[in-house]
Amino acid sequence: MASPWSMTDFALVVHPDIQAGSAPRLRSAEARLDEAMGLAAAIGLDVVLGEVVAVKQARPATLIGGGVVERLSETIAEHEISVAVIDAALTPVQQRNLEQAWQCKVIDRTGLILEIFGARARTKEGKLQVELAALSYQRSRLVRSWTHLERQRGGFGFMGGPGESQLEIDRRLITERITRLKKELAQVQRTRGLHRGARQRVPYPVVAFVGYTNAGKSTLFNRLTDAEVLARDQLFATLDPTMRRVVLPSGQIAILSDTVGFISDLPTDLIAAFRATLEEVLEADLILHIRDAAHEDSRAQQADVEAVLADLGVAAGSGRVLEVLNKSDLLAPEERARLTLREAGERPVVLCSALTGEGCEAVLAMIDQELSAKRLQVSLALPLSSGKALSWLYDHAEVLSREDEDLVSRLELKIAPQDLQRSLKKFPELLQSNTELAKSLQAAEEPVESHLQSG
Ligand SMILES: Nc1nc2c(ncn2[C@@H]2O[C@H](COP(=O)(O)OP(=O)(O)O)[C@@H](O)[C@H]2O)c(=O)[nH]1
Ligand SMILES: [Mg+2]
Repeated sequence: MASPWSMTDFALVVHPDIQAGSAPRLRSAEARLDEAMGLAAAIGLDVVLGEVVAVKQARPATLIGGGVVERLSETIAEHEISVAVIDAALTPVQQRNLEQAWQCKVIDRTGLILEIFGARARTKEGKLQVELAALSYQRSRLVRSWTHLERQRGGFGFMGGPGESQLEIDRRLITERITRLKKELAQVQRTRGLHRGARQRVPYPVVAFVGYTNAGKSTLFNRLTDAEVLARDQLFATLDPTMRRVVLPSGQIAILSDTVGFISDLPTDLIAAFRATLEEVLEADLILHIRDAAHEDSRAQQADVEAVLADLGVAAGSGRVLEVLNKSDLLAPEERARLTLREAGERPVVLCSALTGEGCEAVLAMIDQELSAKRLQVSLALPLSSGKALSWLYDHAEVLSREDEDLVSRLELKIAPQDLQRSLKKFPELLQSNTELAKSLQAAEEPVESHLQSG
């Protein structure tokens, strides 16, 4: 089925800059408009116009002023715009009135973000959380019932077009569905630990991209994996399009994963859904934090991302997070020098431009180096009878050499420490034939385990 939007949907993005009674804003209206335009593009809309609209006093009927509504009405007709994105929370009444005035679909900020999360959630929990948030949002709106539409359209189908408001939502059904979803979610959360590791079937380390919307994650992702798109083999053709294989300078292979972006001032109803979509990051071997170095809020964004990662259990200084300062092409020379100096003192960091390609080799080299540093080189003996353990090791480690004797195979491996631990737990026969190795690993592990228990 086609995606919910196509590039034939021309879109207008409006950021209402609401002045009355609002707290001082950290981010400029222009920066927020940019972000909203990036989000609209991310769901496949062809954004032809974006505008900041000053709103002195929010109007109950349309949020923005009547004069502006009229002026935009002409613009919308002139440019054949079929979707208008209002970067604010609209009441159902405001949404419907604007749709009537403009004769096009109107989507508000929450609807827009839900579309993105809906398209991007990968884990079971992520999907449930997004569905839950979508239903709660839906319950308050007189638009056509999502249940018939969301899967067909690949999104959640929040936008009843003009004239569709006669399709009433059966609130009772939605409420029941919400109750069921909550139960299912609790169940998934209880058994989550058991299902972790399912993705480990991908026999390569995974590098997850995180960062704010518009930082350049997708552009960098495309540039780094460019050559690979054409050469993509069957296995990867079936994977999520946001996961792609890359060959690092040393020849080792990794999977890059472009995750859902951070969004400024995320509506509170959506925080749980957003975090659940980030769950997969926890399973990544390495996290690449892509920053827009030229953004006026670059430091505030960095702090936000680090706080959320910390909440998820990934500390910025843990060695799992690497930083990429993107958009170097927009920096003046003295700015670059200052940035690299200041930021380099804190943690590994590379300056690059996904647009010009400058520094992108260095990004790959940094990933390469970090992944290699994490892996151990070990010799393992295993009984020839243990075919399962052998094939598991082939899937999870790089086999440097292998010698088969009468009863045992001797393997020289490069393997991530956590995979070595796992293999020894999973296959007791490995423990028995490698007692020395097991002992040294246990010794190394103990302080960590006792720390975990006491913490
Ligand atoms: N000048 C400049 N623009 C960039 C760079 N990387 C990305 N962009 C632009 O920034 C915008 C957002 O990029 P995108 O990759 O979609 O960001 P994402 O939301 O993090 O995936 C797009 O208009 C890109 O063309 C860069 O290195 N330099
Ligand atoms: Mg992106």
